[in-house]
Amino acid sequence: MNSKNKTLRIAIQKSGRLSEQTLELLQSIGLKFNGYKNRLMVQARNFDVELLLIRDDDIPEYVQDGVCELGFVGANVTLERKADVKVLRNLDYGICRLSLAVPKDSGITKAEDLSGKRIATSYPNLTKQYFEEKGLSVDTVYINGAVEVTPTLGVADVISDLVSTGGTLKANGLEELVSILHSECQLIQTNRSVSPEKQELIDKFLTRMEGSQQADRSRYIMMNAPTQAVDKICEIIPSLNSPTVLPLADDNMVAIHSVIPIEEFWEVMEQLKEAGATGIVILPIENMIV
Ligand code: PRT
Ligand code: ZN
Repeated sequence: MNSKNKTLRIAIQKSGRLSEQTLELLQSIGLKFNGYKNRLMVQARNFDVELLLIRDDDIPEYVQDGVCELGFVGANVTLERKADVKVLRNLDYGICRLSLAVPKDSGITKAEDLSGKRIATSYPNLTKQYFEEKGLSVDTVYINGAVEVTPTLGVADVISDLVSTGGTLKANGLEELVSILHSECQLIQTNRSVSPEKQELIDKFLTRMEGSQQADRSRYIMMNAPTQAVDKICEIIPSLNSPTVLPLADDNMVAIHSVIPIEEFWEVMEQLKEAGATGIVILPIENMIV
């Protein structure tokens, strides 16, 4: 267990695909660190948080065992390790899928065709589980890295590996057969008990994260509109609160400001133009406390 009573300990990947975005996320919620490069542990300057920088494979266990209260790691790793942890947030980066891939022109068209085949993978548990659920028996060959070359080397017939763009499969003469797991980076929490002080820090941390995530999903919108179109425009804007309407030098016009969800941006924009809005400006939002 993490013996330091007050400091919240968070495990993140030291160096890899998740490191940069995780650090950016921590910085976006106001945490400041001095020189985290080449260090295993680093204390935040302005929050009672200590980062543990380790290999992603070790993160689920460290969190499970309570060495760290929180961790940022791909769902693929947590599920493969069968770690006993709570998933607090899906973070929408590090997105990939665990897929079965077969040599091009192999004639294999479905997972059922793989019965009795040798499958090279760094994810034997998730792969076996997939086939067990289908009532099929396969042989898994554990390979740590460069799984894509194993069919060419004759080490395996097919592979089960992470895919994001699909470029690596293609470059190795393989094609994706079926995706068996969607994965993204997640914030996980230990199921071990945490002190009230630490729970308070976790709650504070989550509130900040919520604000940052909500800001990422929202845009600040400003426009001018004829005064008589205000009611119609307020109906169109899917805002959290009622929009702000400000008078302009021209009595027949007003400025309208609001916050809208990013996914409704284009639809809303077209409707606003139809309703008479002009000079529509959209701005990113740094943070939001709702
Ligand atoms: O040193 P450490 O153990 O910490 O890092 P690592 O080398 O084990 O992991 P790393 O940094 O490569 O990946 C960390 C996490 O990023 C993974 O556990 C996933 O959650 C996530 N992620 C997202 C990916 C990918 N996308 C990804 N494309 N992890 C690996 N890949 C590899 C994949 O294994 C394959 O070799 O990229 C290749 C395929 O990419 P495409 O774009 O060609 O399809
Ligand atoms: Zn790893």
